[in-house]
Amino acid sequence: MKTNPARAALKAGKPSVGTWLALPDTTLAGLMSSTGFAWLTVELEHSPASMETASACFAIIAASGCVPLARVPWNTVENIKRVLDTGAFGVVVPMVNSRAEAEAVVKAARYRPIGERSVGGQLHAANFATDFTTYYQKANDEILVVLMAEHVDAIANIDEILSVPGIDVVFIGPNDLHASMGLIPAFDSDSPEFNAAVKKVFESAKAHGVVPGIHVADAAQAQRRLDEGWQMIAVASDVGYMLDKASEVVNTLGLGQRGPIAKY
Ligand code: 3PY
Ligand code: MG
Repeated sequence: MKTNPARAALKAGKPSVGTWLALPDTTLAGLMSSTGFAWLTVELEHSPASMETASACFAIIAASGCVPLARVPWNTVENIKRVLDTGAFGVVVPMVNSRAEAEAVVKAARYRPIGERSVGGQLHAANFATDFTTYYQKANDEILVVLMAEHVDAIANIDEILSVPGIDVVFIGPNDLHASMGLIPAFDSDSPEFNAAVKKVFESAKAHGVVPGIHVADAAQAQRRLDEGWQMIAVASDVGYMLDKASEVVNTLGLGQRGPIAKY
């Protein structure tokens, strides 16, 4: 059976840098798999991706030797079950704001005795190049479980959340976190409240043996977070790279701009 090198690196205290696939497209998934990022998160929360396309992307990413992750639209048993059973090597769950919500994630994402993940399907085992029984026996050691801390309620409850057994990573969503503070969404800012929250999550993660992660806008921010000790770093997204480059060309040639270009 294949292993999950991103989870192995993170559990060994090493960094692992990846990006987001916000555009649901199998050709793009194949191309991005060849860029050298350790993992790619297929976006199902804020994108029009269907389960069929996401599942095809997981297979392409896994076959390339990269690690397919999925961000589910919301913290539900159905969402977590379907992305794992169709071949993702890990799940990123948005807006986990309480201990009960963290327990629900682990229950859905881990097989017994840690959780109560439902048993079925073939694509998960196929992406790990193994049979169903072996996958069933080893999945709890390979599936990466990532909870997102991206709301002031999560920051308030962070110690209770991160003391739930079975969580691998706490991953900050800076845009939602800013928004929950009544601030303009951004990957980073000088806001004392935002920076205090980021520090609190980092310290809580370290205290509970959970890997600290965060989404950043570019390589410079990624390097700064790596230097601070953050391990799971997502740098921008496919759509961010495309729009950034297109707007740079348009601006350089003085072709005019239609408005602010989304960073993410
Ligand atoms: C956010 O910044 O809110 C995110 O969800 C990033 O992944
Ligand atoms: Mg978010």
